[in-house]
Amino acid sequence: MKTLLLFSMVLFCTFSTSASEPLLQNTYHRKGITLNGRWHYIVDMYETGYYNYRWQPHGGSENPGAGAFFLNKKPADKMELVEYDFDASPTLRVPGDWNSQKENLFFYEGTLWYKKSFNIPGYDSGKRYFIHFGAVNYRADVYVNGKKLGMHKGGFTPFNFEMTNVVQAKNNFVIVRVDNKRAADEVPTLNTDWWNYGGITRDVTIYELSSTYIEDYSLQMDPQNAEQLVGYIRLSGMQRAQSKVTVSIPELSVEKEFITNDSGFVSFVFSEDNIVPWSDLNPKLYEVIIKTNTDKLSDKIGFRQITTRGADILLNGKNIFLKGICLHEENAMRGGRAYSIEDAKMLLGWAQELGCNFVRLAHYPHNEHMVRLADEMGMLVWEENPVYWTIQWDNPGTYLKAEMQLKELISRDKNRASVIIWSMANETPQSDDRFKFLSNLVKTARQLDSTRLLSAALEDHGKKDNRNVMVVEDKFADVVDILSFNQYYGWYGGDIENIKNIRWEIEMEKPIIISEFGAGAMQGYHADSLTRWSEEFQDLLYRETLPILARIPQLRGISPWILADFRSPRRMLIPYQNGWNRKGLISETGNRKKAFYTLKKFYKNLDFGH
Ligand code: GCB
Repeated sequence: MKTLLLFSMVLFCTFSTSASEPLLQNTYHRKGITLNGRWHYIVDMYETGYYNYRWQPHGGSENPGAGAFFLNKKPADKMELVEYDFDASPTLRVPGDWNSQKENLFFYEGTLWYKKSFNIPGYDSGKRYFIHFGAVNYRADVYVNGKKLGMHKGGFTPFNFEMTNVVQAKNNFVIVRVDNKRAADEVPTLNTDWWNYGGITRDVTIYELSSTYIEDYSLQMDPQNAEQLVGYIRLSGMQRAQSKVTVSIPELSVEKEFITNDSGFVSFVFSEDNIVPWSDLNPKLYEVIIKTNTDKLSDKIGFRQITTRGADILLNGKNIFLKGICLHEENAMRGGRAYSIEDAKMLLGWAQELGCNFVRLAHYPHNEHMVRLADEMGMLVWEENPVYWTIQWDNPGTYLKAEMQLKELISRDKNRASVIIWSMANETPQSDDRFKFLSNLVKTARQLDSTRLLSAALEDHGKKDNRNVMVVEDKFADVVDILSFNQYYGWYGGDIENIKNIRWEIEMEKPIIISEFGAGAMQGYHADSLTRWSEEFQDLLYRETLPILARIPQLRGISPWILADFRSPRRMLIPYQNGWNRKGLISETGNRKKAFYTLKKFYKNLDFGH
């Protein structure tokens, strides 16, 4: 009963804090019309398509005037002046960042307009139509048939707009103004150690839904009772009140009926004692079908519990050690952002080859293919909000941007069994404002999802009176479930030959994850192991670091930095970096470095009674 009450409170909070356009759920299992493909684009460094020469929006929003690119205007006759033409402009592939597609856009940060025409086969005026973006980096202003649908900020989370009232069967066009300029008050902020890939970086899809549809749902194993499933369903539309919804799990012969309340919402708990729990060793997924009078969807959901007890992380009540690796959402071999299921297979396949059961998806939400594939593969996942380094902690607007991205991430992935940790931030400098900022994020995350663990990548440092003793002095560690920290002894400060003499002094009885360590190496560059940038140096750092980490009593996981080399504007040293952060265990050409095999062996031999 207590659980039920708690869960209903959680659900109420979810309901009351959601964004104005709730995220469509389970988009990869709904039938959609893809808008992927070639889109025309116009580079607009000076925002000419939006502002006139007095830097006023063209004609105001009521009467936008010919200069506004989102109108997709064509000259009415040979006299009329229209100074843009999407259809005569070149094209970019969507999904895909612009930087890796056109040489002259490689370093571009600014505004670029995209346009695509579309029809809606089988258009039905009784249905509702939505346009869904997997992600656009960073700001997207979306217009359909010349009407603004809305604006979204945040480069790594999905969003959608309803366009029922502006679309027709044929001859529609969508125009998106994308702006990836960095700004101090945004999330992430000005300074990151990764490439600021701009553009419509993930899938774009149109969904046709019935006038009352299943807007949101959650189904999870009760964190306190493995023989109980808890969940909720929320409908959107005129017929949402007092409506019958059916949840079935055919493999378990489950078929339950519920009636929504006047707001179209119902939460429930039911017993089921035959559930095979999802785990890394047996990633069991069940087909779950949710049906109403007007809508039906099916998802594949795994049920598991993830908790901590003292320093242990328990997966379905059993101790687990997280053999991890960090990764960026990048397909270095093709160049640019990763976005497809094929990219996900390559990246998670590499992690699996390394012997990992855990990936840290750094430093922002990766695309949904990654977590869905992780669900199937039995790869445990750490997902991260892009609160990185030096966010404006005292700016309430910045906080809302961070919170919104966290909410969108949780909304998208709450039904993914593989996701066990939400990470609030990475390497953030300590202050009272930062503590408040991050603690508020934690509150939000716990309200939205009480079934997962929370963490953040913190920092360690050497003790003043004994540099060989490392400590983590950060009161935010009290707030999270797992104490995670990045440590770079032997690369940034600290002598690689002294690694063997260092140790950590941490009293806290919480699980510890070393969320990063690593060293840069240019694949194919061989020298003695004390020569920086050589594969041997990186390998030595792994050989020295792994055994001393293993001595930390509360250590329950590591995720070294990083699976593959990735592009970073901060890494320009010639000939070693050349625009790449070289801490990858795999090069941008797909070749494994020596340390790859060292870590692989460490994981193979790791005996953690699992
Ligand atoms: C870190 C950051 C990561 C960087 C890495 C490095 O601590 O979390 O984003 O890329 O160090 O290579 O310096």
